[in-house]
Amino acid sequence: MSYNNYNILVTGGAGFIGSNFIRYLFEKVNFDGIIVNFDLLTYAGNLKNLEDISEKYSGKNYFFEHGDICDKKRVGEIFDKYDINMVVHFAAESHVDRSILGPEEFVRTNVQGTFTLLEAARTYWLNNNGKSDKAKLTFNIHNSSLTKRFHHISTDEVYGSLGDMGYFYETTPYDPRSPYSASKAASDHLVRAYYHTYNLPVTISNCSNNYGPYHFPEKLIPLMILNMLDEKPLPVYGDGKNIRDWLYVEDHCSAVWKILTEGEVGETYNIGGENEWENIKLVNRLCEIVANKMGKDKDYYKKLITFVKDRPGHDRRYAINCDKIKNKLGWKQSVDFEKGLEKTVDWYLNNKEWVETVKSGEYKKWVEMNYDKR
Ligand code: NAD
Ligand code: TDX
Repeated sequence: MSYNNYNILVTGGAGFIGSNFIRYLFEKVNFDGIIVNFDLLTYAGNLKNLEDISEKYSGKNYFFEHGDICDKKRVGEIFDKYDINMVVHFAAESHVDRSILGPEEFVRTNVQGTFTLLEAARTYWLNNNGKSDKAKLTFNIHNSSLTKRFHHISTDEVYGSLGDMGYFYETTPYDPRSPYSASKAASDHLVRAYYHTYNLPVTISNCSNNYGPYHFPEKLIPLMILNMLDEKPLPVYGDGKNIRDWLYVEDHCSAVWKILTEGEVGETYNIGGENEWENIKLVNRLCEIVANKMGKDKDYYKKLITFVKDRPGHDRRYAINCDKIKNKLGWKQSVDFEKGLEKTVDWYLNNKEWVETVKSGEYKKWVEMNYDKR
């Protein structure tokens, strides 16, 4: 299968999931179209995440463009320059704790940024007074028809917090409770509004907690692994009994690719691991895995576990029902949690250079040297 008529704009491609998605396309899908990675390189964006991919594909199938999704002119230039026909929109401020300390950047990036991208797609793709003529959204290159597509990446956090029972379905009413989830909910609403109002060909996915390589060590799993290696305290919020549903990042990538290529326009798909863990149980298990790898006693790192003040408004439980994407698109998870955790710990142990550049802030040098030169 050739994808050489796909010109995909990946926003936030230098972040955790975006970089895994770009790697997934080149390494697992044999993608032969064009990927434009458009990223502002905030603290969370790191070109080291794609160094190998850039060496292999840069200037042929892969292009990095530095810029802000809120910058209308710059976004327009990118659509023009690469004749973008698909958008996979990962770029966001993504960390709940940061959104509690400083919500403004979340509203700017997640709401204003999504709006700017939607407007660009509307302007470049729809030319019937901003209302689509469906026939114009499909075009033929090399005898294969390709539909334009705006895929928006969202989170299960928009649905709020669950008690002991029940699941989030695609139909669950939105009930966001942190500035992060409220800004993601607002962006989801805008995406749906552009579908209903302008017939913009959109799809949305709401995914549960990802883990895996290149995860920025402010998030639970990589923070715990790196703190263990530095013998630092392992901060567990509140009573540690909050529950998250964990999915290996490559399984999220395969789901997004399925939706992009086979999903129905206007539809929302939940993506999840069907793998619920209490935080404290997960941290204990991680302690055992790291201890085993480091040749230590099974309980060696558990003494570092420290219960700390709870996150304000801490959602108690997330649990995704992902029957829709399984039944309609034939997607399923492929990485068992135990194996995924082992792979993740191994990755952090084997990628000391990445870890050191992230911890020292060394990876930010590219931004300092190039920011004004684009
Ligand atoms: P991340 O924080 O690791 O990466 C975000 C990327 O966006 C970074 O590369 C950053 O530089 C870039 N960015 C930020 N502001 C920008 C701007 N104004 N213009 C251009 N680029 C900008 O995030 P992640 O964990 O990879 O999450 C990616 C997406 O997936 C987000 O939309 C997030 O809401 C969603 N999501 C994440 C998870 C998860 O578990 N991490 C789960 C479900 C959904
Ligand atoms: O030090 C910590 N101690 C702790 O107990 C941290 C960083 C987290 N936690 C708890 C809070 C959560 O219950 O662990 C759980 C996971 O926390 P995070 O890794 O911060 O993730 P979460 O808040 O669940 O949000 C993540 O999943 C959904 C991503 O950051 C979001 O971008 C995504 O939308």
